[in-house]
Amino acid sequence: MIQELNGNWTLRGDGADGIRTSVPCSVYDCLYRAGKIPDPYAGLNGYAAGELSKGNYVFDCTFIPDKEIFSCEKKLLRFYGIDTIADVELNGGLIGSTANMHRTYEFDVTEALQEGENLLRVRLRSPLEYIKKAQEKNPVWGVQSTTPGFPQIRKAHYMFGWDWGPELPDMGIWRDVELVGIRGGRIDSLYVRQEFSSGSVRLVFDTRVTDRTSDDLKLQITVTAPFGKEYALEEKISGDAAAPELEIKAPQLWYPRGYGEQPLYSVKAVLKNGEAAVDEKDFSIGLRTVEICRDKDEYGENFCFKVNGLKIFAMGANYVPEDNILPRRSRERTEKLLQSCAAANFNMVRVWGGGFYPDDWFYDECDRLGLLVWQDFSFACAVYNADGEFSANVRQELIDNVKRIRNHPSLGMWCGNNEIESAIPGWGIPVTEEQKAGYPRLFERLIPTVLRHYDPRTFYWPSSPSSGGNFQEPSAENKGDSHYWAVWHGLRPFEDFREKKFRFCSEYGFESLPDMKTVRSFAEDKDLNLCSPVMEAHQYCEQGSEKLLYYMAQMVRYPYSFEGLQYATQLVQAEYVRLAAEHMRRHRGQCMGSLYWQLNDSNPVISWSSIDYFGRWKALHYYAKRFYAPVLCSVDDSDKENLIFNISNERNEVFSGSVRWRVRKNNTDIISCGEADVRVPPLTARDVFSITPKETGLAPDMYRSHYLEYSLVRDGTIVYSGTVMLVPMKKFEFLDPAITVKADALGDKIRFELTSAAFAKGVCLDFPDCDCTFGDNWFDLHGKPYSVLVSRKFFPPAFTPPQIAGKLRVKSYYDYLMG
Ligand code: BMA
Repeated sequence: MIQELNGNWTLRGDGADGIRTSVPCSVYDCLYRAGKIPDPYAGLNGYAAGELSKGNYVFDCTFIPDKEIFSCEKKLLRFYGIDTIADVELNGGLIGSTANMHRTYEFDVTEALQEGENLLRVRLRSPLEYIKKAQEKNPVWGVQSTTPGFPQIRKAHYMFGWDWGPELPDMGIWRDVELVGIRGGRIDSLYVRQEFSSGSVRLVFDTRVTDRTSDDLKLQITVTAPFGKEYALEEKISGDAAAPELEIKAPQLWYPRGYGEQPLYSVKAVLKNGEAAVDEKDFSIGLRTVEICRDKDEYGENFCFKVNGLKIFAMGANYVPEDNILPRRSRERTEKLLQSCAAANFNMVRVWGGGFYPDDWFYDECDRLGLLVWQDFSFACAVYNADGEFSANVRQELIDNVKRIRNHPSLGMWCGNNEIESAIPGWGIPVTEEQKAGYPRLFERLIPTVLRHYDPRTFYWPSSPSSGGNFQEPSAENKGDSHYWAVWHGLRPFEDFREKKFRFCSEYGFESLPDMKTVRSFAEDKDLNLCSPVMEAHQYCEQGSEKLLYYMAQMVRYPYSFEGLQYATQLVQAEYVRLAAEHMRRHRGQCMGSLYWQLNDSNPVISWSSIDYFGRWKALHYYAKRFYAPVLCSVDDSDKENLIFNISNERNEVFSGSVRWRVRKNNTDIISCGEADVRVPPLTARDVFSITPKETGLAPDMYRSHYLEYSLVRDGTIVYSGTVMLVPMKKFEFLDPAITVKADALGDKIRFELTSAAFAKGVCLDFPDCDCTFGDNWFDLHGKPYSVLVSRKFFPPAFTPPQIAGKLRVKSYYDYLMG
């Protein structure tokens, strides 16, 4: 029996006198909503807001327990998330303390609970003071751009600032609070093991029961298949565990998106005490096997996800927490974000270790969409004092989260941490012998031990990047996963990426400014300059603005307006990540994964994301939809005199069609063209043909005024198209494309038809007064008409298509950068 205690809370403390709130709640959120502090994300406000965490705060809740719960044998208070250092009191008596935001805490209140009104109090202590004291005793290293000593506390690291987020170590009750009544016993955990044999799967329901007082307990399990068929079992529980089994014949398998469907089987487990149901669990599973193939091969060692026996090329990005102020996160926002991943042809997301373990709704949506999850444990870019107390605290955190997440079909792997295995030996950081010895204790012994017990079936990888652990060449290119930062942090030229033959690149990326509407949420007119204090307060990467300018100058002309700069950074970001992703997809087999850094933002900011804080797609996200297309046609143009066409077929069927290419002048006139039939086996990348000056008629003195346009055609329909420029954009002689737009209604969509008078690069569509996601955006125009669809729901119903077209802003490289 459960009574939710999320309502009826009050905050007291420095500057907060009785602000009414409900869970999830936090100090910053309460103060902001009560009008006591300005928006911490706007202007320069972030700096002062961080100071609030030097104070202590109290959250109070009064409640009356349900009669039925009050009459139970045992009563617990359950907190799914307290952030972080707190004492919890009931009716004036201490019932427990907390020191880990990632844990679920349960406090026995059988004695302390009263009939009638109860006062529950959570006394939160300053995380900054806590860190300061711990740091004085035994300092630890943590990456720059954060509060020194952040690894001392089990609180999501990014809350102390990161190179894409502010230092706002908020405090609060960030997940549900419940009063639980127990009668007879309860289900502590249920792990569904799947054992495949030909044509069927045996499900083993490893169940543990706790707080047992009854000797008449039974477990009823019902599994409902996607097509409605029910499987049921009932088993008497004699000790504190049971492992009843069910067999499912002809199972419908769950696949990551792009490789098959995502059928989900629902599981309902009911614990009965005699005839009374005393506890239950409801969730969904998917039937699949996931392995990581690490076989040796001619290049070194594979690193490849294998689902139901299919080797898949992982395509996706790195996910960071969606907000710095936790009560602002929501199921709707997460679902929208993950749907944007699906729309851009992702099949994987990596939950990066510097945040927190996402909410259940995150994994539920990944299950539905077929997004595999690479799940880091919450450790990143830090060194820990892994003493007994710390390890015991972490151990419980691991158990709580592994138990919570392990049944999701989307869970693809567990990973120990972000970049610590490579940092300790490779970054020249201060680390004591004891701290160094703590690393394998934590990531190579404690975590595997917990997993052996709680989730032996999911693959564990000790760190990212890694080659398998034990500080053995964590950054090797020919085995394991890799992070590539020579472009961006290392100031190497973009093309360097093509020298690399990673087995799996789990991080690489480039920054850009967010959408102009997002910039406007924190900056005023006077701030619209990349190097103004307000813009720099939204650029957390050291020398980030310098790097943006440095790289921009290599690719595009100098933007004279702020909007031009904002446009240019997005175009450069998208073009670089495309270059890298296409290169890796061409090497499918040797390389088996591309996860760019980073998917999203925790605040409105200049960062590596492809979707900004408000969910607005940057150029990169529209590009990702193309470079992660199931069948990608790309051109290796490293040698301008031998342009090699490659098709990467990520479908589980043969691709047959043709590639049409045209060399055009800047005014779009065609000077040469060709078409070749292509046939590419399933799950394969292949160079299909190449063209030389003999076919193209191109000479180097034409590169500044001519370019290549190509399309992939199947059954007479263009399924992919691309452009190859033979000089950096800044050198190209663009003509005024004078783009014209027509609009008409097409079912529940508006169709825009765009035509240009000359080659238009990076055509960007925008509605200044409304937010909308286009079917396609940031594309190139080659004179012929091009159609883009937008859902009608974004516009006021009274607007006619021509009125909507009148509001559309269309800009391209020429408009912003040829002035
Ligand atoms: C990687 C990540 C993050 C960081 C990003 C950009 O190393 O793991 O720590 O935000 O680079 O610098």
